[in-house]
Amino acid sequence: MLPRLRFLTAGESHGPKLTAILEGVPAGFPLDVKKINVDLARRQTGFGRGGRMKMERDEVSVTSGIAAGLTTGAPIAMELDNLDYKNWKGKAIAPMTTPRPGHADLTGAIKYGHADLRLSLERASARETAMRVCVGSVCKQLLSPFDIEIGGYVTQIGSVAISLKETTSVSEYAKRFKDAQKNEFALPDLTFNDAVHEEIKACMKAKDTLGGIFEIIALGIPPGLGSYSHWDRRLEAQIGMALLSIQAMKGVEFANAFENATLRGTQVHDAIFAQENGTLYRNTNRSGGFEGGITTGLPLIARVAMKPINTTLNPIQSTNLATKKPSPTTYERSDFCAVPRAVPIGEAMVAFVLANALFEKIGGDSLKEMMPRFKLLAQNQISNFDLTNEPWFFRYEQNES
Ligand code: EPS
Repeated sequence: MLPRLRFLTAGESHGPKLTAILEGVPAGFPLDVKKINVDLARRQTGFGRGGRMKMERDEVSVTSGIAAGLTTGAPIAMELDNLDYKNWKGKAIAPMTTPRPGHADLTGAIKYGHADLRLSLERASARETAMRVCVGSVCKQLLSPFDIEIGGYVTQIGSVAISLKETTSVSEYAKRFKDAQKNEFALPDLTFNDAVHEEIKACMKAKDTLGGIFEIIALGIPPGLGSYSHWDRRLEAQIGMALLSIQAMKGVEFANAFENATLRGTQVHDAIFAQENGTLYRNTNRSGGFEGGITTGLPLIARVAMKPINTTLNPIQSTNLATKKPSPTTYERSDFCAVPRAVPIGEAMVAFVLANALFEKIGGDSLKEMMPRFKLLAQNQISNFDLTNEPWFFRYEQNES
């Protein structure tokens, strides 16, 4: 069975164009192309970027699936030009024979038998994430009529950790998203601006690269999306896969997952309270918005660890596969720290998975059809439950005694 939404990307880092098709989009949703370009620009700006980023000015061209600013229900096709292509087209290029540890150079050559390592690099490159941002930006706009908002910010660059207080407050998260968009490190708290700046500057001086951690948060998600019924219906697992599919991402945790592993159950689980009017609530969100692979209605909190980029000015020891001799890696150019630029990519992947989950849940082919169904979704209200509060006999067959 097909998922409700699906997308494909195509294109290489130094080819003429990048392409994406998003399919399964319902009709009648407002789609503003300018908003896609805003997210694309967020992926391109920031301190610690390399020469390539200064060259590209990503502007999407939407070539199908909208009419007069509304989705039509047809697949949405999008394209971006690689401005760097003209610098490569028809040029003789030096063979690439020394794989960079950490990149797909060696594993790609083993898998595909390429005669030049560059062929793996071209598709493995994070240049492709520009198309994911386009797709995710559309998905954010599909979630927006349901008041679901997705944002993110950096919580660690190298050894500089940004300490944030634990919260379940939607307005606190919304403030962090806004603040992060106002600085070039995507920080939710500017107190750490200088420390992060120094950390990246020192790394550039040392001719090295830096990784870090960022948080992706989704606000306003209704409870009840996803399922525990089967492994691949667990929404937490789908989000984890989507985030780990981004180039250079090596770890994902939901809220305090790794810290929770060091604590006792009574310290970890989010106690359930009821207001007088029957609304259920929690004071903590250490589960990151999921119980049993199903959304709780609390903010989704995913933390993603990004490894340092593997193209380093200071070489790393490797082996030249043509000469079979030891060889240091060679350097053309690269980013020094891409963690702030990874935030809109993480948002994009989460937006895609959530839009798919929501649309699977409510069904429908147009916003008009979907909105009333969305409003009928069960909420965290005691009055929603049909608990009979009567004993019953545990049995599988109706007639079993
Ligand atoms: C990348 C290497 C660099 C990055 C590129 C990803 O490109 P180049 O080899 O042309 O210098 O700048 O990222 C982008 C171009 C982008 O748009 O994100 C790699 O090897 O993954």
